[in-house]
Amino acid sequence: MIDEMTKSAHLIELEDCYGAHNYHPIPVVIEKGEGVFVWDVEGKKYYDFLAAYSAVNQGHCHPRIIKALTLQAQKLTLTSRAFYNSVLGEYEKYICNYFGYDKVLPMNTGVEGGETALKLARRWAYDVKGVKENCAKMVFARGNFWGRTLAAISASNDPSSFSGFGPFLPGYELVDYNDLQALEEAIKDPNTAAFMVEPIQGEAGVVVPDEGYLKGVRALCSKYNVLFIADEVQTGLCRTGKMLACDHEEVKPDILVLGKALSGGTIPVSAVLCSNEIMLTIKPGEHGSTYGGNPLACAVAMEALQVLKDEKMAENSEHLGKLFRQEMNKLKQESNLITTVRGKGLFNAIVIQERNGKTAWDVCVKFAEHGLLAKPTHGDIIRFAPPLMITEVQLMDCVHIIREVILNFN
Ligand code: IF1
Repeated sequence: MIDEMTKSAHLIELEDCYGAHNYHPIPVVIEKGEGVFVWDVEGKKYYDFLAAYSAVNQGHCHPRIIKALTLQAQKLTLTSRAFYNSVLGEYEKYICNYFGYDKVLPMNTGVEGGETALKLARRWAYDVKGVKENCAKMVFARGNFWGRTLAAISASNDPSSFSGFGPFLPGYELVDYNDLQALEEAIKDPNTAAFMVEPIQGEAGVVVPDEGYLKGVRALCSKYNVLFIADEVQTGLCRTGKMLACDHEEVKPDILVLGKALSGGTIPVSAVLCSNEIMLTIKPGEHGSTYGGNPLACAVAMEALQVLKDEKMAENSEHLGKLFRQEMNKLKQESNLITTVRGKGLFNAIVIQERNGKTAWDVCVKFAEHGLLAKPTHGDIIRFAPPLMITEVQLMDCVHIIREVILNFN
């Protein structure tokens, strides 16, 4: 049976038969990754232009990160937080100094980071700001995406995220993204604990706010004693051309949420950083997780962060991102298939005009046939987010593939 099918088809059939149908992947079965490249089970090579939604900023299987993972994995992987371990303190000092915060609360997935930030904000509202118990309000921007838990989808205005999963968490209010007037209206309410926002909205399709928006958020949150929570799970760690997307406007959030590339795409590692005043509102036994702060995650995260700096990935992202958008805007002039080009650093997207019933999905299938992997979001948007160690030659190779597909698409 298998030799009648390609290996890919067989493996796709296995997932279809035994796996939940909670995804609709591009039909490529990846077996190996190295740097900007991945190979499918038939040995076909691709540029990975998604980088696991910015979890592989350092490139697939970065040798220094894999070495850190392997060395620690042969020594000690998990103790739980019932005991201390020999790596966590070093990691906590390292990451707090790296980003300039008093303390870090280590978790695993990005959404756990978001949940942790919300619990800290509510607790701070009650214990420090003086909001009446169970009256704290959390404000989010329409178009937000910060994960799949019930707390996260309670903040969503995208039916594909929340419909059929109610009832939802109370105490939430949504405002339009990039609208400082609406934000001020919402957070002047003295019960407001925090405003959690992505500096650039990822799932919404790489939506970049106006210059000055983040500075405005910072000023308004300070004015009304509301915590500014930056969800940098996708935009952080050099993706947008700076270490943090907030650095483009030189604003410092009260709570910083990191994930994805914090482990260089090896194991789930997330982190929430903030001041002593906020962090110490949570007392022993009031929050945590089995794997949060495990020695393996700590060893990997320190190396993943150091690699970003040593290999100047923010600078590369900034420089090549400008080149990429120049090339996409040139292509936009040559083809009416592309209606919009937007992004910052190597975090970019194009919006595709449907043609003869064909959508961004069909374009991405063609990209795959030409050796480049990308995935659409919201039907007509294609996100381009390669690993940040991509070279100019490799980037231009990808531009040529994108041009080839777009100019010959019908
Ligand atoms: C999926 C999307 C991206 C995130 C931001 C927190 C999280 C995410 C800004 C939660 C996660 C992932 C989730 C993953 C695909 C991917 C995604 F398409 F779903 F929306 F990147 F845009 N904050 N995003 O983007 O982190 O718990 O997943 O570690 O659910 O399919 P997580």
